[in-house]
Amino acid sequence: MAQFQEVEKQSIMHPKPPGLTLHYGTAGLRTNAKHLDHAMFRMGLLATLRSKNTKATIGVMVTASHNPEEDNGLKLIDPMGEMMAPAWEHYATQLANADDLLTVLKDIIEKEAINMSQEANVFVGKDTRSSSARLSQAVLDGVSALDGHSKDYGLVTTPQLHYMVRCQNTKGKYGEATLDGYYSKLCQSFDNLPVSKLLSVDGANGIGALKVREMESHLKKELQISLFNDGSQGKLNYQCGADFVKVQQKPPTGFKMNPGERYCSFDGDADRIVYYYTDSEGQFHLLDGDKIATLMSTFLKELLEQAGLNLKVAVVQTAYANGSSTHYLENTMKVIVRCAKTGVKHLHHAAQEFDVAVYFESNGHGTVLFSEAAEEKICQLAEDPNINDEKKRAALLLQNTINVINQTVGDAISDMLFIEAILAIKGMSVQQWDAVYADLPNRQLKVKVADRRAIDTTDAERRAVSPPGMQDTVDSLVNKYKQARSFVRPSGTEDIVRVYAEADTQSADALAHEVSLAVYRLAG
Ligand code: NG1
Ligand code: ZN
Repeated sequence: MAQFQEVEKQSIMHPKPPGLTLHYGTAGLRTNAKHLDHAMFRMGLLATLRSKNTKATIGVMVTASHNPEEDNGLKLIDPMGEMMAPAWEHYATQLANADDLLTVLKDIIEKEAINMSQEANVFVGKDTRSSSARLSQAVLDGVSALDGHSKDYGLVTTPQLHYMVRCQNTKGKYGEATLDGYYSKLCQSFDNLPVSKLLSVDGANGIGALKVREMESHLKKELQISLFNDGSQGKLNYQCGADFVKVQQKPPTGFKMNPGERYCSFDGDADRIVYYYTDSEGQFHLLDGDKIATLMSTFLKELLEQAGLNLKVAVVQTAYANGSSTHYLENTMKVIVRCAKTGVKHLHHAAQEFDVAVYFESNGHGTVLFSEAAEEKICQLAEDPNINDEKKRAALLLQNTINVINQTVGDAISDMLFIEAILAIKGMSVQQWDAVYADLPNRQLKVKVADRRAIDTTDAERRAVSPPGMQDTVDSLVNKYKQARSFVRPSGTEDIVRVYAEADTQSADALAHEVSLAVYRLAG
């Protein structure tokens, strides 16, 4: 077939380095940009097959998110704007590593019974890394080698590309598949909500900074954003950005913090956000994904009650959620709490079961999902002329909230607008938000072992089933501390085992250390 000849011809221009093995993991493909050209070309092929298979537009985002500037990677986006179905991740790994590309390609076509004469459409976007232009061209080459149509959106945030894909496949029902459409959807609804002023944003020297600037011109209302780490000087993600702030538990470099003021940091592709401030004693306070989920779910639950709508609000977290947040949500807010495995695709999937579900990883990646039925009920109520003023106000706020939120994936820009609106509507300062509950002191450590897969887990990664004796040891160590919890799991993105511990005091550090030693002894 002519298509396969073309693939063969083009693939010579994108040779696979010998001996290199890549893995399509929790966050797609990711490694040093030097090694990725062949994988990008091949993922262009795979996206084209996926498009033929689903008869819909597929997205390919070239980014390595919060990784260093030297790295790059790719995330594949399925028709409704969600991450690619796990069943296809296996094909991605196989194709990226194939020595005989055509055989693997034909194998996938056969297994999935793909009609090769079906039209294919692929949307491509990229972040600001210096390698992204060349690598996204390799993706476009892969799409054209299989006769697919592509649209290159150029520089966009990851969530913007997710949005484009969903708009395209829902024929405009979700919005218009352009950057103007994205800003209009978010900003028009945001303009209908009250807003507090002056927020400082750390753009991680990446795409989020460019896009915040672009968004500002679409806002009628003035949200005074003071943007730092905007990419004009500093290096991407270097000592700045959401991951740096969360992991180091300290402010980014590149500016001076004024006590009491509100700050937030995006990550390198603007799908994560964390907030923070320093108090009058100079103490740093982090408001991470757990605090954000609490703020959003409380706000939505209150509005639904005011609107008289009987819709259940759930929060989906991972095992890394601070125990205080889970306790507060379950016992004080009385919302349903679910724990999913690490990785946004797991949280997104679990959230789809509820009327209204807020999902967040502690690191600041998350969003809110509304079921179709819930959206319909809210919109009907907002248009009902026979309801009292309190209900009307609540229904209208909910309706505007739905449009400010990017439901396809965690989106730093959209989350930021929603959080700013909540704080303004509730007349809440960042300190009051922080005081809703106090985080339990906690510590995360990494342990290097020969084979991290020696550790296997169950119960949403909260308990180890192997190696033998691992869980019993963790349990007996945890019992020595008050309000303590600890678990171990192999990372899906690094060759290490992660250890998490929390306790009533910073003795959580000692617990994490003891558990790390046990991991080393039993699995090392
Ligand atoms: P791993 O390496 O599997 O722990 C990390 C993050 C995840 C997720 C992915 C993808 C933690 C503890 N883990 O996964 O939450 O964001 O990277 O970026 O933060
Ligand atoms: Zn990211």
